[in-house]
Parts: sequence; C-alpha cells; structure tokens
Amino acid sequence: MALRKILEFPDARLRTVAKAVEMVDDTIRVLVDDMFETMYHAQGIGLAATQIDVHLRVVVIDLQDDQNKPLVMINPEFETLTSELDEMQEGCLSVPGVYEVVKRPDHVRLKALNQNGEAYEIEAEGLLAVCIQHECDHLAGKLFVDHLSTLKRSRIKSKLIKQKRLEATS
Ligand code: GNR
Ligand code: NI
Repeated sequence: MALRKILEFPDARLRTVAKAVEMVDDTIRVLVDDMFETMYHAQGIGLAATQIDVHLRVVVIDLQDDQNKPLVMINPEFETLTSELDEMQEGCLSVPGVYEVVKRPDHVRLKALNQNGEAYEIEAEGLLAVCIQHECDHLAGKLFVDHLSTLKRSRIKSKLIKQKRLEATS
C-alpha cells in the first residue's frame, strides 16, 4: 500500500473527466487500497481517483459511523429519487480548510461495481447521498465549490493560492 498525493484546487488536473474502468483487475485493486490508505491518512470520508491524478471512474467512501461499511464504487452511476434539495455543509480534501453549504437532492440510487467487479445497487440518503454525489462530481471534473457563487469561488481560490505561497516560503 502507498500514500498518494492529493491534488488541490485550483489545480487544472482536477478538471479531467475520468474514463470508465474496462476490467476490474489487480491494478485497480491496488489503486483502491492506496485510495483507502490516502483517505484515512487525510481523515476524509470519501476519495475519488481524480483527486490523486488517476483519471479512472473509481471512488472509495467510508463515513466511519455505526451504520455504514467502507464502500468501493467502480464506474458509479446514480439517479436522484427526489426533486427536493437538502442543505449540507461540505468540505473536500482538494479544497483544504474550506467548508460551505451546498444544496443537493437528498435521496439517490447508486449503481456501481465493487472491487471484485460485481455489480451492486444501493439507495442512500443524508450524508451518504451527499458523498456519492460529491465523489461523482470529482469524476466529471467538478468540485463542490462549483456549486457556490462566482464571488465565493474566486475568494476561495485566492485564499488557497495565498496559503500555498506561504507554505512554499516557510
Ligand atoms: O472528507 C470529506 N468530507 C465531506 C463532508 C461533507 C460532504 C462531502 C465530503 S467528502 C470529503 C472528502 C473528499 O474530498 N472527497 O472527495
Ligand atoms: Ni472532494
């Protein structure tokens, strides 16, 4: 297992659209293991391959509560099961230190493959539903800050660029 480096906004590589996985083989299983290690190390509850500069449709999620088990989502597709939007404060490992409220559908049905290439389907609400949508956004080259106003997004961008500059000189 290996820790991978997480790309940070406004890195242009985060805008890459991921390709579908054609075969779930050992290369993909190593990627999944590395993604779990990287996610746990960074204390996140989800990670998309895009965030570690691998542009394949692979996601790991672990909400780390009593009800949910670690989830591997390969070639995930979801449909929304409600037109109602719910507000949730979101954060992202690729946008460190920024937490903002985003509105999304609260109920989704997910279809994906697991690490053995087997298809499964689940319905999700609450934080899991939000996380599924947040991760699928990453695979499409989108970030949660894209759901905010242009003004908020440009302020976040300036803040992160400034932070990076400070890190580089300290
Ligand atoms: O760790 C994470 N927390 C989180 C909180 C609210 C909504 C979404 C998330 S996902 C995020 C990890 C991450 O960046 N995944 O892409
Ligand atoms: Ni994220």
